[in-house]
Amino acid sequence: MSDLASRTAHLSTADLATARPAAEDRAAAGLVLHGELRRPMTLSVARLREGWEQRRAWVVFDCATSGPRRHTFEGPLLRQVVLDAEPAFDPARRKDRSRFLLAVRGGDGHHTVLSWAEIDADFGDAPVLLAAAMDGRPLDAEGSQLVVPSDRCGARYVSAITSVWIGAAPYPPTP
Ligand SMILES: Nc1nc2c(c(=O)[nH]1)N[C@H]1C(S)=C(S)[C@@H](COP(=O)(O)O)O[C@H]1N2
Ligand SMILES: [Mo]
Repeated sequence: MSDLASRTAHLSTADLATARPAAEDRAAAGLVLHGELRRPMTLSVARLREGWEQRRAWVVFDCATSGPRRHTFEGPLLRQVVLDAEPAFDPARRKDRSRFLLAVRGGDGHHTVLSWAEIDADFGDAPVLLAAAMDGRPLDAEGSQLVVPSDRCGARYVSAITSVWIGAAPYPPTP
């Protein structure tokens, strides 16, 4: 049997269906926090609500298609959640931390990037949230939403988050 055949032979159609659930189901199951971390974790919206201090943000952002949007969000600081997963930088060294990037992906594939320094208290100190509620409504069914109060436009307010990745930027090539 070929390598691929031996790996897939035991999977029924039902197994394949549960292996690839709909985007909303993936987001409701929780976001995967992964990458260069000592403690990768999967976080439901309930865990985001119960595991960390909740912050509130009143935001206005501009959408290219629907104009100005106003929302209130509640949830933990992205920084605190990621620090608890123990990124593979030396926490005492600012220059080491400044090499890291985060990528946040939504259930529909929309994804965006932040630098660690944007949210680090010694650098940009932006109060970016992983929202557990929007406009007073819990997000347990839809999944968490990224909240970037310092952004003028809405593109990084990624909804139905399925994953947050963190890692060091690749070493810049010599030009
Ligand atoms: N997953 C996902 N999140 C997304 C988008 C998207 O296409 N997919 N669009 C973004 C854009 S462009 C905007 S303006 C806001 C709109 O948010 P609202 O309709 O809830 O006000 O969602 C953002 N979040
Ligand atoms: Mo938008």
